[in-house]
Amino acid sequence: MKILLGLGGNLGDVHGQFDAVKDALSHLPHTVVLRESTRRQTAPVGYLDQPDFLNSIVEIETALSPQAILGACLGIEATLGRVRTFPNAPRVVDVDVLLCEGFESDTAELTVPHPRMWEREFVMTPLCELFPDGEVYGRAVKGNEE
Ligand code: PH2
Ligand code: MG
Ligand code: MG
Repeated sequence: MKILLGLGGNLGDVHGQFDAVKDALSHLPHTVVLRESTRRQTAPVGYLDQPDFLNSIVEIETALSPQAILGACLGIEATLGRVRTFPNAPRVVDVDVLLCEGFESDTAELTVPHPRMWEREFVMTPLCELFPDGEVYGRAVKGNEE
């Protein structure tokens, strides 16, 4: 299954942290990192009084379940020193499960597609870069029409 992950961060050596996320993902069993979008500097959304973010999207191919990938992402965040304080707070790195090929979920643990991705420029710009035909895993890239 292909999975799209959103990477974001605005504390510390964010490029280095993104590299470390990709390295850790590539060491998961039955998992390959396929590609990453351009990394872009973006203005903070939600809580404004913080530094600009670096954002990108990473596409992986994995035989692990989306739940297992979510658990791995939370573990990678913790290993890289993420401390959770308040919503939308500054962070060393955030790794969000955005979309999974042929899979949807709406549970307390995992909501896929990511519920806020379609309105976030820092997600949609790299998504359009990776999927220039306007379709991702059978859905339209633009808009939230379902
Ligand atoms: N992530 C958030 C909240 N706000 N703003 C930017 N620019 N980039 C992010 O990754 C981001 C954000 C919550 O995860
Ligand atoms: Mg997150
Ligand atoms: Mg997030």
